[in-house]
Amino acid sequence: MTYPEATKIKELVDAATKIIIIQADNPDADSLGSALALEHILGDLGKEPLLYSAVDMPGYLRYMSGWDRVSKDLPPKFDLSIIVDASTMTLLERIKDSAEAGWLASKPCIVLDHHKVVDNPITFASLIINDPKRASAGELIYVLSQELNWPMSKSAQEFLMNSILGDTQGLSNDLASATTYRIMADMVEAGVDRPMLEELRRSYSKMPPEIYSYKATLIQRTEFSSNGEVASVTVPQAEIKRYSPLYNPGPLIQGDMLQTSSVRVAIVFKSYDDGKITAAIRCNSGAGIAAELAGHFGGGGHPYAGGFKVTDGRAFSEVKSECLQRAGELLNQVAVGSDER
Ligand SMILES: [Mn+2]
Repeated sequence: MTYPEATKIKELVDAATKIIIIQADNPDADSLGSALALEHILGDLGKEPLLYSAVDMPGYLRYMSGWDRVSKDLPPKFDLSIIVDASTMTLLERIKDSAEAGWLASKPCIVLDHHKVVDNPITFASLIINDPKRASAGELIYVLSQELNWPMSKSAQEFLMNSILGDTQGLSNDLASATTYRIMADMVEAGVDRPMLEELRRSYSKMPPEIYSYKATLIQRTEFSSNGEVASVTVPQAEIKRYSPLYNPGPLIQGDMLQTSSVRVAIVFKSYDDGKITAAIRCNSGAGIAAELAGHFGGGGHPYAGGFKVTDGRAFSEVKSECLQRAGELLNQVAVGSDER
């Protein structure tokens, strides 16, 4: 058995009726795909699954039908919670402050994740599977469901494929293992139409003309440091307010940053009026410093994609220059041949 925890998971799920599936405060294709797949699987098992995330599902994820069933309110009562694609309280801040937080902690809680570095773990979890060998939380759920003989409808498998494609950037980064390809092959054999999923995803990633112009602004404002190896841009509050509801500035520009010769790391900072600072970090192959760089500021992620949030009142300029400097140092370590993973 790959996961000895599976027996306990089966017991917890068997004993529950209302099951809340929780995504952290940074939903992505993996977390939403995992949540929707679990919704189908648990529904087919005769359970009453409910979906929760404290933040709105970003527009680019709305190609997954059922995204609008994700509620921003925790139901007052449930028997079991399953947290997908996160195992740190840092990403569940809004829950922590909610009235239902006590209820959550008093009921069994299963965590299904694949992030290696965990600061601030979820202390009330009854059971945690955190397997960094998995390309995505969706891959973990696929393996777990097979082990438990849970029903995996074609819809469930479509969502799990979206999960895998999201975190592996279309099977292009090294999160995709041989097992990932085998699972993808099994899904295709089960009838999942990958080209159709890609088409759907692309149609939702299209940008409005206003964003097309804004992209030019961000490109012009991009700064290069560490001999051109680090590209960064800052999005101030006014632009967050104006453009973020239309399109997330990170995905808007980071792909192009990483397609610039000499660039190995792309960072998009957001600076809020209340002093909050966030950073989204993406890296090119062979420069996987994202998790470590984010970790320096109390954040986390994968080698090629990470992020952090600073709310301790430090000045933006200070955080930014420390981040750029640290990025340069970490890249030097990668350059001298150390294994960044
Ligand atoms: Mn993930």
